[in-house]
Amino acid sequence: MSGRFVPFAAPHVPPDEALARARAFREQLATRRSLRHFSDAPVERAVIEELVRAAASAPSGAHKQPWTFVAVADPALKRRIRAAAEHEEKLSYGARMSDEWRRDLAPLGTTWEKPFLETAPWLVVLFKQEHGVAPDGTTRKHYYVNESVGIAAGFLIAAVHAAGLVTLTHTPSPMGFLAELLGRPRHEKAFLLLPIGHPAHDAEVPDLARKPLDEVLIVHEAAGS
Ligand code: IYR
Repeated sequence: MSGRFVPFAAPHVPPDEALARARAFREQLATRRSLRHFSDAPVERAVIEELVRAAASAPSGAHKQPWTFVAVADPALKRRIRAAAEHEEKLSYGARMSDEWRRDLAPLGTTWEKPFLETAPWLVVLFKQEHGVAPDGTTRKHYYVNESVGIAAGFLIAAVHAAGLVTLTHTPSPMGFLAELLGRPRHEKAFLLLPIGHPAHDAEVPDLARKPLDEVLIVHEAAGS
């Protein structure tokens, strides 16, 4: 049985504008940075809702949309999340990480301390649904869950940037405490935690370079073209 089809509403971009549009978008994305220093300036709930709508427009395996976004602005809950994250991170930085891992993180200046989990006005926790649940309670298969949720996370990060806000792709490890604190069911696993807000007025970011195109792109064009 085939699904219902509707005409594709093609975007109104003349083909000869593709390069200019691609460059403009790339230049806008190039100014995005992961931030660890947030201001406590508020962000309206309506903004967060638009950002999550953008993220949830991502493609997914068999269109199962295997994600749940939990947006937290409640200071008491943010405090509990920070305490649990710092508990895990203290163990990680203290003993769980390898020497190589610690050396790799040194240029980023990260530590077990995560004040941004309380300072940022919103924490959005992205959960992956390992399977679906039908109305009668039986399970439904989900496909390519990590790929799907990873793409949704990318959309979310790009949407945050387009809104003039900042975020951090944060992975307190292990993340099991998030499902517990946020009351998520067993088939949902925390995938990423993204604080969202405005940067602190004195925010700094590490001086990092992105790999040049010739290090990340290999092209096979038709011979002779
Ligand atoms: N989850 C820890 C450690 C960490 C790991 C990687 I890989 C990073 O790119 C950054 C941090 C933390 O959030 O500090």
